[in-house]
Amino acid sequence: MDIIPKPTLLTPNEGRFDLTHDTRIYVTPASVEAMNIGEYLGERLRPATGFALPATPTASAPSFGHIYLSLIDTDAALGEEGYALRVGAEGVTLTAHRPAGLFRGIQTLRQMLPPAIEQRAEQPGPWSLPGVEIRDVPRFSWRGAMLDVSRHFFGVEDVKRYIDHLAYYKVNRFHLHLSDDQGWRIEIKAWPKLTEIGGSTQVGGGPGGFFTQEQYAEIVRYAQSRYIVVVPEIDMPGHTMAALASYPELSREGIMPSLYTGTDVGMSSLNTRSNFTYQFIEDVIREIAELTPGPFIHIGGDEAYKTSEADYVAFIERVQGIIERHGKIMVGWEEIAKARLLPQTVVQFWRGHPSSMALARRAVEQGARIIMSPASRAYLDMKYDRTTPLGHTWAGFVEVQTAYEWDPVGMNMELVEDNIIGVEAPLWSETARTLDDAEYLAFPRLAGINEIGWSCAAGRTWEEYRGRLAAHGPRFAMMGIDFYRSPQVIWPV
Ligand code: TNX
Repeated sequence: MDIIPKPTLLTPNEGRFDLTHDTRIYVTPASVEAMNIGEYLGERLRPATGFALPATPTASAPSFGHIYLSLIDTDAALGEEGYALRVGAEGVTLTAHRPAGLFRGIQTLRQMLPPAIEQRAEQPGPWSLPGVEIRDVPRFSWRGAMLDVSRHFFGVEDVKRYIDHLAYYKVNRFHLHLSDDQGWRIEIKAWPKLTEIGGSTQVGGGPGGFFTQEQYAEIVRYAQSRYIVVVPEIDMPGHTMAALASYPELSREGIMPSLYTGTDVGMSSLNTRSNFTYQFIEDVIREIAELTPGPFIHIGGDEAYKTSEADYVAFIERVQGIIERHGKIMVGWEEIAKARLLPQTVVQFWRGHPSSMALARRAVEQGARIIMSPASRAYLDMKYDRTTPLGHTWAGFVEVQTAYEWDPVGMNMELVEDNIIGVEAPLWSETARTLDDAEYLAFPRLAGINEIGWSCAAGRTWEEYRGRLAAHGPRFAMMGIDFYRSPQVIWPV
């Protein structure tokens, strides 16, 4: 069974279960939330099978021949996202302690069906599930993916499609990089020029775009329905040219900022010594916090080359206070560890330099936890090899094996498992103009990075993984994903 991420425990069973015209999806309890998950499973399976697969509330286990989703009488050891799955001739039983666990288990079920299940038009079948007993609990609580909608803008429909891809691999954090030098992408009512001016272009000079607050809320709800927490990022004090061009008063005196459509980094900074700047940040954080039910707000903090170290540290500490006052947890790129951090703060490791490792240690000493996104492994915008038409090379080529064969603990950093909250795969969009480009960079690497976040380190090997990954080639194809056919993997024809 070619499930990605690899389940914690999997024992093949005798027999198999066939979906038929008569199969129902029984759900207990009959809560709105549990029924929605049953309905979601039905939606995934109906187009290709042509079966009705009604989600049906029930008080007890159904008789022979159905799918049974149960949130009742399950063990707490499954936690927030774990699930247990049993498939046999008598039917399918998926149990979880919490709704998110049922949702994750459904992704496993989908991956056990033939790839054609992902077609949107009716297929001949048959729709057999192999007999199995699975018990599956994630290793890390943060399994993230980041999409940069600033360098090139991606609209709501594109973002939803990306979220659906993430859900399939059990991702639970969607980090949206909403502002950078080349574009401000989220409406802020108190500062309308941010999107009017700052949202009006992108890398290469295209039309840019932005999310209205309603659209952002729609993305958040969509992600929520997939048990994915949106982590919005407003990058500061650097990476702010679009904001500065919209409100030049945010800049330091004597600088007249203008819109930027190139791809250099590190040339902009908010005026970190002016109260006007903190009023601006206060308003932005307030509006975003109100729109964001998740606990995290990412403030970037990377590559602030135009800010002195002393100013930078004072700035990060002050912003951290603003975030805390709005009831949120601050997340920032590794540079923020230069500042005094609150213990709940989360630090995202990215460059992989010796100095990054020192910063990670400094963060941990302050009680903070680390998201591992080492660029040379986890950056989806690095080229696969020298022939890749898109992407960067500054962190090296990242072939599929390179993206898979590492562990978040033991990158030579003296960090232990508890210091690490999880992993994340960022996709910067300087070279990705369309979602198709983004998908080519993300697939198949994204699948492997999420296996690192979900599955036990023990027993994970590239040789075994690449066999499972090969079986996902036809799945990508059925989903219309134009993926990179790495020569390291023997793809079925
Ligand atoms: C560095 S990664 C950046 C981004 C770029 C990326 C390109 C990080 C925190 N900063 O601004 O888009 O490199 O790979």
